[in-house]
Amino acid sequence: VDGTVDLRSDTVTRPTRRMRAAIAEAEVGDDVYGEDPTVNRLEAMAAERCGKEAALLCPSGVMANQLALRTLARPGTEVLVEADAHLVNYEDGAGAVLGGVQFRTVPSERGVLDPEAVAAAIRPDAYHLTPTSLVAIEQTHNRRGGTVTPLERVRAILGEARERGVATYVDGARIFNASAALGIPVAGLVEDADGLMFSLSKGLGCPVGSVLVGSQDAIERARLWRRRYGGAMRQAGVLAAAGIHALEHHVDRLAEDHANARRIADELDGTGAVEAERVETNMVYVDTGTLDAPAVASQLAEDGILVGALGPATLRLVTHLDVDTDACVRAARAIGELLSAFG
Ligand code: TLP
Repeated sequence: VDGTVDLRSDTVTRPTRRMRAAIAEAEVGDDVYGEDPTVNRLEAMAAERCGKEAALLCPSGVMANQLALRTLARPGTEVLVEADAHLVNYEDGAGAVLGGVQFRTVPSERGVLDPEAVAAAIRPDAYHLTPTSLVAIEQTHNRRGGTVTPLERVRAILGEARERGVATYVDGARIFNASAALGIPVAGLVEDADGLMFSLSKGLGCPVGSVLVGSQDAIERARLWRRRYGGAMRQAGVLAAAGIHALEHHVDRLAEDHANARRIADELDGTGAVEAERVETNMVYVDTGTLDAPAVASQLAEDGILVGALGPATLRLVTHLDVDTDACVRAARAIGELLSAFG
């Protein structure tokens, strides 16, 4: 907006003029009565795109994930997730507090689970054992660099769960990025999943919202829990209109964000701070070596370049529709200069 390059997350985007126009013109009604035509249209579109029966607009990704835990897992059981999953790292213990589940974490290479490790970690419904009721994967994997789990691997992981009668879920906050990177429609990526969520408010550029998608029965139960959690909204068609606009106009352009992330990685190639092959979608993780990452981030902020400091030596840069290639190159060069001057 003011020359600032904000690469902290793809959640920081502001609605475009055309999206604002779609919001302004949205037909609305009271969604708690099921009478918001725009919400109904978005939910039908989302279900169809994901190849599932039904969908539910939620105020946030965390709520959609929590509704999935409530409806696909059972209190008093285990949910198996990758060790760096958003569900276990970034949801303030909500799975335990609200869902009544405990997590069993499985470490992985690059956020991509090994099916054999998943099979070994699933616990049967046996006396005294806390059984596994849900296996969840994160697509793309945020904390491991926006990495993608290839389709064959998705099938193998979720297959291990299904064989054992365990439900399956995809935290697909950025599944459209995975779909763009793999060239596979979202429906194909989630065929073996009982449910998924995707975010409207990340790469798709909406101000608010995530959509939970699954069977009619699971979505009906999630609708009840959404109200219990305080997430039933009234004239939410203003939000849904943005979502419809995004599904129609902001999906194909995700490839540009991926190209910009790659461009940042290329600019930083000589520094050794970026594992270029790890840059698969719209995220770049930068290793600041001996430099204090939060200090580097503060220094960059003085030049109007905002990045996330995710650890003592880790920066995260996320590309999105509010940053163009020039802005990305400018940010990458500034980081490169800091690293070579002080590293
Ligand atoms: N991720 C946010 C932060 O919470 C880290 C970000 O900036 O990346 N699943 C995944 C994989 C996510 O990355 C996020 C948000 C969520 C769920 C939660 O979505 P919201 O923020 O809409 O509740």
